[in-house]
Amino acid sequence: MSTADLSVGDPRVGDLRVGVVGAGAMGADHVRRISRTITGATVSAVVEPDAGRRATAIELAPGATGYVRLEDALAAGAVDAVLIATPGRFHEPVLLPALDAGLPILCEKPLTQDPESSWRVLEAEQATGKHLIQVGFMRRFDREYALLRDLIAEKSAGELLMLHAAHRNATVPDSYTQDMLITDSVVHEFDVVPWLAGSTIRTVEVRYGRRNRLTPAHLREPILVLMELDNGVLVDVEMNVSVQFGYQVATEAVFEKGIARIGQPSGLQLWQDATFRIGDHADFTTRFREAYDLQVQAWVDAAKQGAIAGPSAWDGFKVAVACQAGVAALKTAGPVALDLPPVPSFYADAAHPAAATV
Ligand code: ISE
Repeated sequence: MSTADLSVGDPRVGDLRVGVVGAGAMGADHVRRISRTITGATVSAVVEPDAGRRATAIELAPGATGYVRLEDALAAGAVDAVLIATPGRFHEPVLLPALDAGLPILCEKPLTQDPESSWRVLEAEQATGKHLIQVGFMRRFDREYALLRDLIAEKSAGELLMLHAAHRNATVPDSYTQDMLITDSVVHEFDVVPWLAGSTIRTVEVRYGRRNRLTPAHLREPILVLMELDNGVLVDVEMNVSVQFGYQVATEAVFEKGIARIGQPSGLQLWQDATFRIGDHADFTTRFREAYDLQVQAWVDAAKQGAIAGPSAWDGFKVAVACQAGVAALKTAGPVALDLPPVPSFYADAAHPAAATV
């Protein structure tokens, strides 16, 4: 189709008008990214009930209109696509009207907070007949994760045997609960591990060890999360949210005849006073900044073609099932099995999407 066949207002012509829903730290970061870093899109609407946050986000996107509810932005015909960055419990009430309007959606993780609501979202998407939802698991857009995935697939170091992952946050806010170790943090490994290994999670187990005295009083961590994949690969994740010193997400992959590591510190190197120092990250916004940029750019480019370019709603559903097992494993001794229904035919081709190669 040539651009001559497209009418003005068609999202494939000119900038995609994005409505960003939720203007907390992550939403504001995406407003800034769409306005200043990526191409082909503008923020036309900021949907946020808090007036202060709404105004601050609009300052980053001159020309955007503020709304309290997504439905009002939809009724005004103000958006071609929706980026959802609200807390997870508000995702379903935003996803459903956006799907009803037939708009492309980038939904920050998680898709929703439990398999039942994620299933309802899958049904609503299938009713549109289109793949409209991309879930914001940004690690798939990190260059080192993509290299590791290629290495695993090409088997030049032999078959993958194990993955050792470390997921370390400096601190977490008081609002962070014990379940969030799984639903807010390990949720990323639940998406990226099957994507890397080309297999499905069969069981999840949580082990508690010595508690960090610096962790908030209501938390018991660090924890060790053990996964067994359908292909026999074993995965351990050190989930640690009180390391104080900074932010680290690293993985070591063990192959039949080699070892690979990603996520090592790669910042400024400084030799001074008989000491060697290397910069590291304080939080995920800088550690994954490039991945976020690539993710949103890929989504915008794909949305203009009526497609998605990353994790699908089915991927989001599978992660919701894994999180349910993970939360159960926090309170259970031994492995908890995942109970995944068969993939609906609508998503069958997207079960292990090759999309999101960067
Ligand atoms: C946070 O919400 C994120 O998504 C980060 O990527 C993760 O590392 C952190 O643990 C979460 O709290």
